[in-house]
Amino acid sequence: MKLKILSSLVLFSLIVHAQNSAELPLPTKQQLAWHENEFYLFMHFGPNTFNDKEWGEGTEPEDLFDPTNLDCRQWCRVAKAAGAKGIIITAKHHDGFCLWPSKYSAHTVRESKWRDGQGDVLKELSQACKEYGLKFGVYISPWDRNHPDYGTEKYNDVFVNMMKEIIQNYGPIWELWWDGANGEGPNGKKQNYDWKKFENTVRRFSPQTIIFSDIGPDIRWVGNENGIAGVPNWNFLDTAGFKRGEGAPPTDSLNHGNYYGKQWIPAECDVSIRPGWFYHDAEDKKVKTPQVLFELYLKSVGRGSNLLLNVPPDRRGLINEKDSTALAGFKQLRDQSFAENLLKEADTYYEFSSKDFSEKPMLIRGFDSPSSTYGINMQNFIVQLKQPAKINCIVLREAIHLGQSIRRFSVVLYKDDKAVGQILGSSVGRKRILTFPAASITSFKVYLEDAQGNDNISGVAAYLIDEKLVEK
Ligand code: FUL
Repeated sequence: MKLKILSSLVLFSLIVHAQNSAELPLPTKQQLAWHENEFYLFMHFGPNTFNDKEWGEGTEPEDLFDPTNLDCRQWCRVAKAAGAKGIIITAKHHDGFCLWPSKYSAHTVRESKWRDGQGDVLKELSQACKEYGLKFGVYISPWDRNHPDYGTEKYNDVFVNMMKEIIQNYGPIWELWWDGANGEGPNGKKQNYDWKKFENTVRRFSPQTIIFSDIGPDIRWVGNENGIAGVPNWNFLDTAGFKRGEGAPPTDSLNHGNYYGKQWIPAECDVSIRPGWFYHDAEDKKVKTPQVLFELYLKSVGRGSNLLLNVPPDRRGLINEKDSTALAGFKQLRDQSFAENLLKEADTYYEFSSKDFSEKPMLIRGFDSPSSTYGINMQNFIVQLKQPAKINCIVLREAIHLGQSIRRFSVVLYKDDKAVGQILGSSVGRKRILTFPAASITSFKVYLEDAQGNDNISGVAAYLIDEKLVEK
């Protein structure tokens, strides 16, 4: 075994050339940036907020929409305090009501009595997001239970025009969310969506926008609405032969990705902080606790996915105190858990594999800095602590700009020369948070047992988190 001392710092990386990775799908610049925004808020808001529905009929009078005290800056303050990186709002849910005064609909905020028809939620939110440095995203349901053209070819143009309007009046749009639901419109007909045209429109007018749907093109649905990514979680998906909505890939493929998938289409985990997507005061007592939210964080972000957490504004047009309190608690748990990287003082060594890598210059990088340039290319590495420490959490990070190539790994924990624990793993991806029963250790060794091409760990950290938070 040939060991080389690389550094007394464990947050490390080596410049390498991608090897044998030509055949592996790679993320685009936009996808790579999307991965770094690991947690952001979803907001379901519209007529349903005011009549306790989840799916409006499309026949609701516009006057129903009447928030008494709408303040999008308050939403942004709550998002910021929670450490969320952006907000995605339901510009139009299935009921067809538009939260902006669209020229292409007669069922909008303009037709409501709210602010005498002068209100515009998208305008207010997009401006507030800019002010607070948050990403602004939009959910726009293709299914429309109100629009008179729905179910005819004309509606495809209506939908295209609405997207153009949103992009041009409220952009930049960071993420655009296409829901897969496709039910009947007011004339009893279903729409034959022109997805190609929809996609071309966004690409042409807003090439930076990340498009979400069951099958991408940029990011995929995770296959459940519980906020849980699969183990393993591959950032690859094969979409040939599949459609959005009915005809989507099997749940299992969405949840895990396709091991041999040809396209980089990572999963996004959507889940609501309450049982419903829209606000219902009867659910005030059912807001998820900080501990449950932390568990979801481990099962989404900790599995290399992103967490899209729905926090619906209430009838005042404010984020309810119950939700903001839970979010603040969630932030506190993340801050406390990951405050002290116990490897700060550790030495790292690597083990040459039979393929002889020549030594590369080393760069020290913070664990949470974007893994955009460097990785280390080696089979196994050892982390030697300066003094014994109790840990129950190890975080690994893969240099995904070079692809996702780690398919299987294990971590062996040592107290002096004795192995005291082993953790088996599969995918790493953007971030893999492993939690396990606490152990006192002096070192650990990471074996990258199966890697297709590069095996690029770009960061490693260890923590002692509250025992209650260890994944069950
Ligand atoms: C689903 C919709 O039908 C729900 O109402 C909600 O918007 C959820 C995020 O997506 O498909």
